[in-house]
Amino acid sequence: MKLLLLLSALWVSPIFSQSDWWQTGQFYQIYPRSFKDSNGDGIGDLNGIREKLPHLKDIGMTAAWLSPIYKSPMKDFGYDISDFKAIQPEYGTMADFEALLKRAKELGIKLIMDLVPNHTSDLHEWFQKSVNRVKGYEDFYIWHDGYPDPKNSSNRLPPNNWVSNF
Ligand SMILES: [Ca+2]
Repeated sequence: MKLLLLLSALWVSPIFSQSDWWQTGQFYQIYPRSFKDSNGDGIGDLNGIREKLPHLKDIGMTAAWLSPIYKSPMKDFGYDISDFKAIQPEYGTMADFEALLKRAKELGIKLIMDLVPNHTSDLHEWFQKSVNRVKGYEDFYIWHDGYPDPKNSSNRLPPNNWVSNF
């Protein structure tokens, strides 16, 4: 009985009776590389996205969610970030991003950035310092020496049997 009363109290509480914009809005995910090329190099870019924002507004979008646009060697098409504070050059410049943000605000479209905090590119400064055991960065990543390969004494095996498929 107490549980039922508690659930009833929660159901009518303001937590469940008011919705925030992100709970009811319409989101459009943009993969910048293939969305819209504005300069003819065959790669989608920030200025291309800015050009098409009015279309997103027209079709009723509340927010545009950008897949990663940060500097990257593109081994994983942008999810391998080498600098979280820089724009991948083929997508444009920081000024292009600021223009995109300004236009989105003018149109009332929220701009959602895809943040990838749980891993970096092997070219990221922190990774390079960690792999080279620079003091203070040793534990920025999880390191393991792996196991001796019983079939090849000069080889080491990965520390687990996890596989990756993409
Ligand atoms: Ca382009």
